[in-house]
Amino acid sequence: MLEIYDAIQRSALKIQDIIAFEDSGYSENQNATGDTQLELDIQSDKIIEKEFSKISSIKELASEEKELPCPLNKNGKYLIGYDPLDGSSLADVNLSVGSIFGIYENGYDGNDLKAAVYVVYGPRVEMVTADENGVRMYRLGKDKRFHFVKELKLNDKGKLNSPGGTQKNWKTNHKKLVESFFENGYRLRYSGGMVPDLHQILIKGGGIFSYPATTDLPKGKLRKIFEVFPFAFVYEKAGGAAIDGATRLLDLKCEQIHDTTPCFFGSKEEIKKVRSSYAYD
Ligand code: AHM
Ligand code: MG
Repeated sequence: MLEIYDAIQRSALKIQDIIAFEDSGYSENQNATGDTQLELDIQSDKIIEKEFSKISSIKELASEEKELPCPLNKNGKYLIGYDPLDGSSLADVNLSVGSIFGIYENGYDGNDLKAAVYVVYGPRVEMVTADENGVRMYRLGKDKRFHFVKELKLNDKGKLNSPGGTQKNWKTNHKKLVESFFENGYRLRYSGGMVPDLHQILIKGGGIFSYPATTDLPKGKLRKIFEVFPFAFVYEKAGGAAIDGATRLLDLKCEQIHDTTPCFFGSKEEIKKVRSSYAYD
């Protein structure tokens, strides 16, 4: 596992460099979900694939930017599902973006996840790992190495509310739920990048991030393998919870590589409220 974390760190240094100095325009390609890929998405994907292809314990890679998984080593143990540059269009407006990695064994169901890692590229570059050692945050130093900063733990209740999706397409119970958090004093924190938004909730100790089913996207927008399962794993390991409204996200199966699901990540109290507001959905 450590060699995978090392490869992620090497990729992060290179990705940080292209975000800062290279073209962030659109390419002529579309990814499997139909999004037009940015040059930054394509370059980041290539960087990660190159670093991972040096590691014998990796059996296969599945990328948000590739239609099909890409086999690496027949005798490898791990399958890696990753989003090379989540929220990449935010680079143009100089907001934080991130890379997300799920390290799976045997398959890509939520319960196959063994570890999760994300990297935030912002004013600082930080990496968070979640595994049997808990949730640990590292920061890139002047020496171009990542240094351990602290362990991350969620409180049982927080103050931040990050509600995703197009509001006019929210269902009535979801509108009421989001409103009830605001009525209880929660403050809005939503950048449009799930990595910095979920990172902020973790660092500040708690809150709720939601990307619900909407009338235009009945299965939500965020992808299980590359985005949802890894963050569900991080939030659970940090002492929080993650559900699709009713079911624990990590109990969901993955039928197609690019499957999406509605998702809610947060501290325990907030997730309890989501559960009761979605009980009669
Ligand atoms: P991407 O993988 O195409 O970058 O999309 C994922 C992003 C998430 O980071 C973010 O939470 C969400 O899309 C924002 O979507 P919306 O603008 O619909 O709220
Ligand atoms: Mg993404």
